[in-house]
Amino acid sequence: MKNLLKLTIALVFVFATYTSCNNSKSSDGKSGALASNVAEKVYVAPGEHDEFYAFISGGYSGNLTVYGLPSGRMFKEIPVFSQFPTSGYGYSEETKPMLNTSHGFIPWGDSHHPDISQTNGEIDGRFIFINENNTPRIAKIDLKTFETTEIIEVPNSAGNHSSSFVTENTEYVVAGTRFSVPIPQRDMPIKDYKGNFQGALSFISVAPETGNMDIKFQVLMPGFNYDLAHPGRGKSHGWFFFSTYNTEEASTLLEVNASQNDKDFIAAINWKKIEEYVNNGGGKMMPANYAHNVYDEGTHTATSTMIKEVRVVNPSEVPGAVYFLPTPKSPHGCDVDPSGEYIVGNGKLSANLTVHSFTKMIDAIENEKFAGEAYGIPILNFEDVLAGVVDQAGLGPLHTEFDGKGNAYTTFFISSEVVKWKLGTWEVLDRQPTFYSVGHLTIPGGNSGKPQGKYMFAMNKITKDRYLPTGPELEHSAQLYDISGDKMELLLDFPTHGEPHYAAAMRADIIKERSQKIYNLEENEHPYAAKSDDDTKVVRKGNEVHIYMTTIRSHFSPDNIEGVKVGDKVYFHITNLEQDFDVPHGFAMIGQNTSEILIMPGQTKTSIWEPKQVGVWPFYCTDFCSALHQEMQGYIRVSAANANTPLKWSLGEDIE
Ligand code: RUQ
Ligand code: CUA
Repeated sequence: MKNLLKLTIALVFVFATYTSCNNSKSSDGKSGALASNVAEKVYVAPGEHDEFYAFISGGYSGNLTVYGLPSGRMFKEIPVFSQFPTSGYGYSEETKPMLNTSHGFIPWGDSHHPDISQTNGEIDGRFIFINENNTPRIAKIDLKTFETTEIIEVPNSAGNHSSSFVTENTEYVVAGTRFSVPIPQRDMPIKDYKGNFQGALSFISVAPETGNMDIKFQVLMPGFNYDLAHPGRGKSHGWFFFSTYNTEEASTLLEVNASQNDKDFIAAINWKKIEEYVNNGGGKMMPANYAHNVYDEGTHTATSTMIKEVRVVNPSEVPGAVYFLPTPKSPHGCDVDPSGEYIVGNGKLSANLTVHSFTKMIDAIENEKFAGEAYGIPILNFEDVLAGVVDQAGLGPLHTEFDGKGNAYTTFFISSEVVKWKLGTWEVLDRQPTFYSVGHLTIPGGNSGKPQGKYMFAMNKITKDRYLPTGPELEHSAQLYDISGDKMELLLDFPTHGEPHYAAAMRADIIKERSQKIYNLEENEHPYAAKSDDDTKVVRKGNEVHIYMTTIRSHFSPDNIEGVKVGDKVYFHITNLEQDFDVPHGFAMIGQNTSEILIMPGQTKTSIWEPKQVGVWPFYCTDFCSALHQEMQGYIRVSAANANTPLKWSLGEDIE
């Protein structure tokens, strides 16, 4: 306790020093003639494209937003874990199953760390994965269509935070639990946490061709908090590293009780070894219940399957697979440099950065030099695995990225800055203030063997005065730096949506070339598709009315429908017949209590309407699609529940 107090006082003191140092600079970093020079660096002329894509997590928005760099322009919000009325994701019948979980339909999520798929340690731009923290899930977004195509729930997990990070050939996307829980879940006193709760680290395999996800195994670790993770690469490929805190295993007042130990751990997991063990039948299947939701591009429809068991592995069954590396003090980020040699642990409550050496770790393991053990897992000696320390670099270190030129960049939350330092010599080379309280930072190609160290952007937790005020609620803010020279140069502020935790970024050309423009109508296998005006019809099944409808500039077919009754459940199955890039049609029906839907060229989507009142009710296209968009409308006659108005439909003629 005393030490903690001392540390806090020290932190506050140094913080004061840093802030005053920050304040001595002009708050926008540049002024006068220099400002226009900086503006040129982020200027993307009208009609030109940005050089990089940035995929920024939406945090409590549950989604993923797409930006261009260096302009900072936002291109798209991709709905992932949250319903999204803008496109109808999570509202349309086809996409509702994407949000199914073992807790039922969950319309919201908390997304944290996106990571792009890799081949041979290089980012390949095929898929991007992102974790949901609250109801543990991992999603996959196809970067051909920028649509969420798969979501898998993670059982035995709670606060899925040390996720979703991808190994060098996308063998696995890894998901670690932040909160340890009873496994299996059961009714027990909370005070019996210690020694009884466990932390599951899940290795989700990704099929090389299709990208299909499957939980291959879960490693059941001691009941610590597993905060962040990164894969080994190059020489350390086959290992995975997780930062831990609360090795005290406290269940209450963690701000004090989980800060007692001078050192927590980075857990090193040899997943290749465990994979081999599992491939030979090792581990055991345990009962579970988790959703696996897959979107089929042929039928334009998602299905949700409940999976009933999961393979778990106890580390003690696989000797030599799991080790603990002592790391000061409640580390947050756990980052591996492009060569795979250095593992950076950022102790939130430490002023120093600790860097471990993979080579030294292997030596220590081979020489069996252990400092002890925790729950049967060997603890290595701090000094034996230490590569170096970046001394007094700043306050409250969180995350580190690398530029591929031997430099590392670490964010410091408390002193609100990014610090550039050199791998190997551990000397601080530069520091730049951030506005304010930076969390993550991203360098394009960050989590890979080949970062593209031209730009870095910092994602700040506090915005305050950076933009025009918008009442008490402000969007978060990112800041773009040029890191091509010796010193970092602040270029641009841009607002981000939700709370950006991590972001993944990469060169745009690879994604751009593969980007899909339309869905081929001929390949549409949706069971309710109408592929031409001749296929349109209205079918009654009891009180369900199925309307097979088409859209093309600038009409719906049919556009007059009679014979619908109060109490019916009306399904609009709408196929967009367009085969031109960027010609969606929308659909909205008065009194509909879901959302509008936006239908892409060649796609079929379904929206439900339950009319409550007799009358003649209009529907219309919600997307300004053509000069005659305002003419794109129709009527439905709704009769009383006991009426016998015959079911009829038409386009271009009166219903007789
Ligand atoms: S966290 S600000 Cu959700 Cu990645 Cu560190
Ligand atoms: Cu179709 Cu507006």
